[in-house]
Amino acid sequence: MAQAKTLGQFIIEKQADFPYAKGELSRLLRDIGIAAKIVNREVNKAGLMDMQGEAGSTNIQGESQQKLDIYANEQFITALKSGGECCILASEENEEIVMLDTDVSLDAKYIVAIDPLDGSSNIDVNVSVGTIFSIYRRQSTSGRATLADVLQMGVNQVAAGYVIYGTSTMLVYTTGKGVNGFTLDPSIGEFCLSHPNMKIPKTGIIYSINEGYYVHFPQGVKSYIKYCQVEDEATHRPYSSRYVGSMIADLHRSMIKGGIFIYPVTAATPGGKLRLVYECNPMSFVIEQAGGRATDGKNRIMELDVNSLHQRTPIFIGSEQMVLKAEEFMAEAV
Ligand code: AHM
Ligand code: MG
Repeated sequence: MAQAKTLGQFIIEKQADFPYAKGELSRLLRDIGIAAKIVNREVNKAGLMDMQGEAGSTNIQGESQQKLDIYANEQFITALKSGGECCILASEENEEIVMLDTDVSLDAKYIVAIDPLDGSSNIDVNVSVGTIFSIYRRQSTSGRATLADVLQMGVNQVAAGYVIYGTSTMLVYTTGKGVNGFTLDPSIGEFCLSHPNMKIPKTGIIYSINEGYYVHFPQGVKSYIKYCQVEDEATHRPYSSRYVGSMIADLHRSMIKGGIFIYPVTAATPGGKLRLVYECNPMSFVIEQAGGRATDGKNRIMELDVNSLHQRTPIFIGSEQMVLKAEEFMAEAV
């Protein structure tokens, strides 16, 4: 059997899609792939290396940082710094933007927003975690890039993707021309094209939401959950419920099998829990590019105004028809 195309080969081939590109975005994607392999190595042996558990610090959201959160963040900072294509990194783990101001990167065109290890509370129990990334072109044309260059609407993303450290490790990304998935072949240490041109099914039979918070959900969400649970042969209901508690795992399943993932506003998180810049916008770009839909229950996620780095939003994302149905319930409940 012929060896599948590697991520590096694929990126070089796809550079032809951007005739004016000088290869910087390609190099940036390659650097992210390299950092992901290093993080994968550590995630895989976390139990052996005293890398599980809390680090004893908290991030800007007041959440306790895991040792691997910090390690993964450092790996991405190092890879992007030495690559020289990225001028600013915005990370879930850093309160402020990180200026990657080596001499080369003073002129670097790209901004990267990242959640280095999403779902990290799952590490200690050996459940899938992931990395989410989003790439923007810098808007300012002189001086050093600033926070304003980071606070761009999701529609401005030039690339986005995720890495899932699961039963196998996969990197899935888009540059706005469809979605491609690569599986890490540990025997050669390369991500190889395994899921070309990924499409999310238009509908599905799985809903994914933390139902433990049911009493704190808005009425529209409660009604949608009840709809999912009602028996109806034509629409294959009742649907199954699946919630890993790791957004990437829940969304990757939706990509493959179809489904909806919802993290709504709750009494405890009145603005939603998940962060717009480095969680919701990149996942929305990938899901939309695969033919799915992502809204806050009403408005398209990628068109939301971005006012601050760690801004949160409710999110309804996944198979188009399921998200549209949930939106109907949200509209009725107003
Ligand atoms: P994290 O970035 O601190 O890991 O939090 C994000 C995670 C998502 O992956 C997941 O969907 C969600 O938090 C789960 O939250 P909850 O435990 O409230 O259901
Ligand atoms: Mg996260």
